[in-house]
Amino acid sequence: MAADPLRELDDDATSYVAAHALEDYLSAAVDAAIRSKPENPLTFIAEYLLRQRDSDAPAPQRSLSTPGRGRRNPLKLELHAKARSQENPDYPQRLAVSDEQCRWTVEWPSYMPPVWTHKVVLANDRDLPTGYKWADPPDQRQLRSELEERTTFATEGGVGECLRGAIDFDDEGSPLNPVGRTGMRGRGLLGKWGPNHAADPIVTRFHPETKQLQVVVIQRKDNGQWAIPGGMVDAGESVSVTVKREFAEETGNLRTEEERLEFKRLLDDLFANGKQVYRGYVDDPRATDNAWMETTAFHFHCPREVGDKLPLAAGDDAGQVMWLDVSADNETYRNLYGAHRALIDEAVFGAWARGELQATMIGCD
Ligand code: RP5
Repeated sequence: MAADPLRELDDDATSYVAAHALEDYLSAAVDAAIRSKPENPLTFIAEYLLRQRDSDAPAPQRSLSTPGRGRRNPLKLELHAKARSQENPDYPQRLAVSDEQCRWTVEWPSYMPPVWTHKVVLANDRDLPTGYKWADPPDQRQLRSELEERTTFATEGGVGECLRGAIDFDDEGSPLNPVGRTGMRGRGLLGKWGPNHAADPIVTRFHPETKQLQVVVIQRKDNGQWAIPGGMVDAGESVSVTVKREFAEETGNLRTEEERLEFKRLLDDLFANGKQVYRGYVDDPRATDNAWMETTAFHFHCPREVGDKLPLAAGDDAGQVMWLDVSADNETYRNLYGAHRALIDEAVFGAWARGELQATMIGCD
């Protein structure tokens, strides 16, 4: 059987990465940047790597305690910022919560934020005879045992655990946001008390001419922000089904049967080989003290023949769809919705360090 040249390149790249501990160095550099939050993270990372190169210290070691990428998950450790912001245009004023006041472990006896749940959530209560039934009923006390059985991924390494044991509940029986205060109680625009589970497809390619790495983003209809075309996991649905369904709904609103068939064919191939890059809590402007977003993000990198051809047309919750340059110099990229920039950075750093992107970049020529 003839050898697959890309496969050989891939193996070659992987052993090169391993021989030079590149993933370890890159992971350590990204972790350091996340801890220090410099204004220009890429300059910080470049300088960190140069210092490592010039020092005699051994290569940084990844923690073995964490499944997945083998290091503590940076997204989970950060304080949320969007969850304390007024970014969602529908939200009433939150109580201001500073970084220092955010963690529940910090005493704040007079903390009394507004309680607010959007009427669209109340109208879709699963116990009502009308509506779409995607929301919990309003009385959280009656749901206590059910809530305790639900799964949260806001844990070390994104390992699923029951809320009982993993999440605190307040005196009224409401689950407490695992990161900390948000300046608002109730559920806001989120249907579920506690974790609301989503799935995010990070679809990348190298632009055929500029060779710039790009990612598929949609413009959300609810707030006009650009975002990964992800969405909520439907009841009984697996995340791998959600991730493909959401991508198809939001980017595959094509007009002709021929285009739709081509889109489906390319998507079936592309989504057969994704890599889970993150599972856990994500910072979202809809979060409250008692309801928050958790996601499972997958990375799908297009080989050239797919990246060039994938027809895209916005649909469902998306106003527009486009390929966006993955670049800190790009304002839209810097300002992506929720935690989406961090998710894409995580996916791209990992794929690059494993040598998975290089082969398709060479394939651009
Ligand atoms: C974000 O909300 C997740 O990362 C996911 O992309 C999104 C799901 O919410 P909808 O797009 O369904 O509103 O936090």
